[in-house]
Amino acid sequence: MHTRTRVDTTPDQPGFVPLTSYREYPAADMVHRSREFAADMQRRRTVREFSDRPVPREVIEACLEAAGTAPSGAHQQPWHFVVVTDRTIKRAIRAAAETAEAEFYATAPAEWLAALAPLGTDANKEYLEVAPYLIAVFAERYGRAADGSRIPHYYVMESVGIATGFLLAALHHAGLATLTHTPNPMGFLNEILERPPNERAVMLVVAGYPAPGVRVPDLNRKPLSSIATFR
Ligand code: IYR
Repeated sequence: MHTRTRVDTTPDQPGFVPLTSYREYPAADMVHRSREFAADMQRRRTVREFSDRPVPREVIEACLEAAGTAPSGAHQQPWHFVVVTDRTIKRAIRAAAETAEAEFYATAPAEWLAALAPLGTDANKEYLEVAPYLIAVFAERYGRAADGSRIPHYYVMESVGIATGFLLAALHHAGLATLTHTPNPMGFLNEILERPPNERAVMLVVAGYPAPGVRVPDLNRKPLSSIATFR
């Protein structure tokens, strides 16, 4: 059944405005656009070696603006992104991440290490100093009112996850390679990046050009038939 709601002539609910940004496309265009987008996303690959070639800051700014359009619980936008280009800060992040990772690789369950083996990861995180941008993603677990009291935030991890997904898609769309790095534990990011205790570091997104000649694991993605069910 197709339903079409009559354009409403009742008085506007306060705080609501007409949806003017929405664009409808003819069905054939939708098919084309969705296929093109999927094909472009299929070209996205995580890389673990980056070039140090500079990337215009404006690209990163635009990608962060795209990330900031993510839907969020109660529209609280509970995210903060710290963009690191400073060499000294990168070096400090690398040192702390490698310390954490050395411990991880020395003590992680064999099963976990076996699952990672095809990716060729290890405790050496040279890319944290080489790539032009490290973007630390922080989740605002709660907010602060003007009087200092806590404002509860809702669906924080879901919201930040969506925003980070938008960021990765935007960076890829712009022509940059990315790597999602989750040092474990990553509390050191609060200290190095001087973020307040209501924020939890959830991820480091490394962005830049891939190193020339970089190789990536020969992975397959699950086909549609195994990731989706239509009923
Ligand atoms: N955080 C470690 C280990 C690691 C874990 C998973 I799960 C990965 O998909 C990749 C790496 C590291 O960054 O090396």
